[in-house]
Amino acid sequence: EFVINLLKHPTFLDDTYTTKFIDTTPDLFAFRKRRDRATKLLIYIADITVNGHPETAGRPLPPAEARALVPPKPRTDPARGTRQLLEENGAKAVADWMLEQKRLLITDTSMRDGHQSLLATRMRSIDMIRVAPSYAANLPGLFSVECWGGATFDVAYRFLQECPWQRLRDLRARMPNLMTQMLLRASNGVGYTNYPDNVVQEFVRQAAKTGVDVFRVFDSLNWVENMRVAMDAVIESGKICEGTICYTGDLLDPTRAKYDLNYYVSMGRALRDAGAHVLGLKDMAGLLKPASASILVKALKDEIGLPVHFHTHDTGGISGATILAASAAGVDAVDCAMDAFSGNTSQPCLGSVVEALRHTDRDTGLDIRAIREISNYWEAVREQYAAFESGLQAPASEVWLHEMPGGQFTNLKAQARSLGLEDRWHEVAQAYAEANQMFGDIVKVTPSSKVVGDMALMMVAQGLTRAQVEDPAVEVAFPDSVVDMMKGNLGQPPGGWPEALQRKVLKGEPPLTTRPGASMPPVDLEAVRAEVIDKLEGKAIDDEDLNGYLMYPKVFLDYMGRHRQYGPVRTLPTRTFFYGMEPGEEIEAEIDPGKTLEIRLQTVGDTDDLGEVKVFFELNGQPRVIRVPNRL
Ligand code: BTN
Ligand code: 3PY
Ligand code: ZN
Repeated sequence: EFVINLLKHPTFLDDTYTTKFIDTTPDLFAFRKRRDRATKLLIYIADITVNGHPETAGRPLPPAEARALVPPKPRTDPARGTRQLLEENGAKAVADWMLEQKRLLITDTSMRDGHQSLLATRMRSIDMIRVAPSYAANLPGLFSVECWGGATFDVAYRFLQECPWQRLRDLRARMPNLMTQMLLRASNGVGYTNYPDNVVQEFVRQAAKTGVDVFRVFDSLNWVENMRVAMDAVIESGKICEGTICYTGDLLDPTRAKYDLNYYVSMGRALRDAGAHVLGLKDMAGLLKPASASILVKALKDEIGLPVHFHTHDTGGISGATILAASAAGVDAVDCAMDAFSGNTSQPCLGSVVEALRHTDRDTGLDIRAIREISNYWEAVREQYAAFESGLQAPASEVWLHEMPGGQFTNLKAQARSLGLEDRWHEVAQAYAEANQMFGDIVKVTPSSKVVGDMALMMVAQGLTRAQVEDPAVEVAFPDSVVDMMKGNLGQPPGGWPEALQRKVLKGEPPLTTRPGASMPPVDLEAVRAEVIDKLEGKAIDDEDLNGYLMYPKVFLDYMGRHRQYGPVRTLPTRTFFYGMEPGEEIEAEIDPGKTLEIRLQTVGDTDDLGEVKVFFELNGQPRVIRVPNRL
């Protein structure tokens, strides 16, 4: 085993090996801890089988009879798609091409916003990667596949124990003709707070390199000033910069004049002038109504000159009508989720939009049979994630009261549940609306939406009214996120923060009014890399890992620690990952291309005097016994 450790050691492979190497590299001698990947996986399976997975305990189970997760057969070799256009002619050419299309272009969001909004972002890479070749071969006419960014980045590391970069690389390779798309929170990267400029730049550079083609860049307060660093980095990378307006309020309501037509058109112009190739219109809560969509889309099309890409959510149940209104008003592209991942807090139903426009001048040209087949696959996938379903049964017009983003709705509900406030949900919704007004009626989207949510939960939990929160005489311990936002650390909303509330929250401390990134010193990337290598006891890390650490230091290190212990759990079937195995069950795990483990669980023994359980496996036909503690 010593020899094997040595031969595989990165320093040895690098050819920088000297005799000193053996003296200075203690990990060569950590024999007992060095297990092969198959053993690590068996330990994981044994542990989950005996103790359960912390995330699925007490939650609804998938159906006992698992449906086969067979993706539709790729019908032909992938035809040329938007990806070739981008690679051969560049981002501007893609934008020009969009303007020339009569058909309505469609982005499929199932692999990002679809499961972020319906299943708390818990979809695992293996379920996406399996169907990716079917997308490439059977739906080459899609505009793009949104499959990265937003909350998927940290959830992958934090809860799914997998590397988000590897997901991107694998999807990229399997959809060579389709543009991949990500959601980027501008200076907040894929995190919840502003990062130094060079961290944002480095992240964009790496995402472009690993495989993102379209970057939808938005700011959680619609502050264009705070979007430039990210937008410039995207433009620099040669990829498509979709500079994005977040929609809030009600265009037709004269009492909410802050977000009127002029506001959106001005922002659209500013994004165009900042270099956007495409103008994104992001209705993260699903507030845009059909009549307003007709007016807004027409104005943006007439005044800006860029292709417009519209994104909405079906929380209120009428987003299909809004899509059709936007289509009639000339919108160039829209986001939909594949049928089985659509509706409610997710995007409108892709197949239904395709059907609705068939034989009209905006016919999408997409193959409805291919859509149905892929949706049938997604339906079977969704069953595996029963533990993460929200239980939302019906559309809710209440969305126009609280204005919560679709991606936050189920999350906040879960937070409310954990605080014992679930049966007071409608009070939370009301408090959310009041917190929004208190902050000056702001755009609510990650991370500003989280701040409003934190405030709302606190108001309900402590029985505080808006008047009390605003009253200088009433002592209030504001949530940290509120203090941070009032300090100016997320940036500035249109018209600035309400001064009286800001004074109360900051207790006299002066707020920042400039761009947070402008006063953050650049991070010394190589110094950070050295620090991470040190924390990982000498393990080399690549640029993707470094970018993971820069976004989420603790989450990344925890992931690496578990990876060392449990190995490539991303290769396990989803049911196994969340529930372990049944006696007699057999699974496969492809741990390298072409290298597949056959794992059979024979029996689970009793708990011994030491509180340990023996789990009997066959690994590629050979008996293996794993002992794990019984922690139940
Ligand atoms: C997570 O931390 O949420 C998922 C990673 C897996 C944690 C492992 S699963 C086996 C063992 N049992 C636990 O409760 N935690 C670890
Ligand atoms: C995210 O930032 O994750 C979102 O989905 C915002 O809508
Ligand atoms: Zn969304």
